Amino acid sequence: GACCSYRLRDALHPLWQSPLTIPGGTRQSPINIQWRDSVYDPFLKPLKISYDPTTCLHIWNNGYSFLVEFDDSTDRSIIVGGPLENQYRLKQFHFHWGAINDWGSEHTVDSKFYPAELHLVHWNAVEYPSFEEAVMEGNGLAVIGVFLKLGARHEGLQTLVDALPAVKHKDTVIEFDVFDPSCLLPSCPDYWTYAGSLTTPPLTESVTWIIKKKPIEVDEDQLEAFRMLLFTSDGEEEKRMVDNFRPLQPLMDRTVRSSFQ
Ligand code: 1SD
Ligand code: ZN
Repeated sequence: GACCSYRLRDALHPLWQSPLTIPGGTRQSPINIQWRDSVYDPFLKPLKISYDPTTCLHIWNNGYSFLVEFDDSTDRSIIVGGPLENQYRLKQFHFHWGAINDWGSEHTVDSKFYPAELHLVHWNAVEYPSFEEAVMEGNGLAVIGVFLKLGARHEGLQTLVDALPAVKHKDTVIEFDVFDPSCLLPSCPDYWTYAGSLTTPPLTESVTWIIKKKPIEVDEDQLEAFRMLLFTSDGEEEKRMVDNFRPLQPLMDRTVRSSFQ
């Protein structure tokens, strides 16, 4: 069925030369968030986001998604609060999406897929000297996940969409100087949080996931612009960049906490 074809696609993708699962992994991502099994935690603080638009550097098609990367040499773009004990620095954001609107997100809510999911990747620069070292540590990373659903055109996202044709091929990079990704976050403060992993190799179990409850709305044209990107380099046989998400992983011995009742 469909599930198996995604696994096959993952297994064949160059980024997936290491195993699809981590032997002995106990906190892998993504997961299905079962709303009624999540536990309200009154001690969870609101998440505070403070991004400096001038720390934005460029957009890079890395052959699996497009990454909007930030200058993370100082504390100018950070998040604090929520489930986090430290402040975490923004390194990059990227998306995962489907070939059609029926799937595409990595996480699901009550087994429902959204057509796409935004990940804002942050690292713990208080305890670790570099992103690469933070990736190896249990509390090294914090990723904010935001679901995208079909609806009205998203004006903030459109700036990004307009730049995508310039990074159509794998390994292309363009300058993208000023962008405040907080425009991509829903205004509702509610989130779920759980301990998980990266969803691409090295799949390390270093991520505190913060999944926003409310999706943002984007329109069909904006999703189609994502689907025009390519997994392949200039000159290779063109393969559309679609279905760049990892299959769901077992919850194991974990609790998903919610910031809301
Ligand atoms: O898919 C991204 C991958 O592109 C890379 O950014 C990695 C961190 O270096 O993070 C994963 S994910 O776990 O945020 N999906
Ligand atoms: Zn991701």
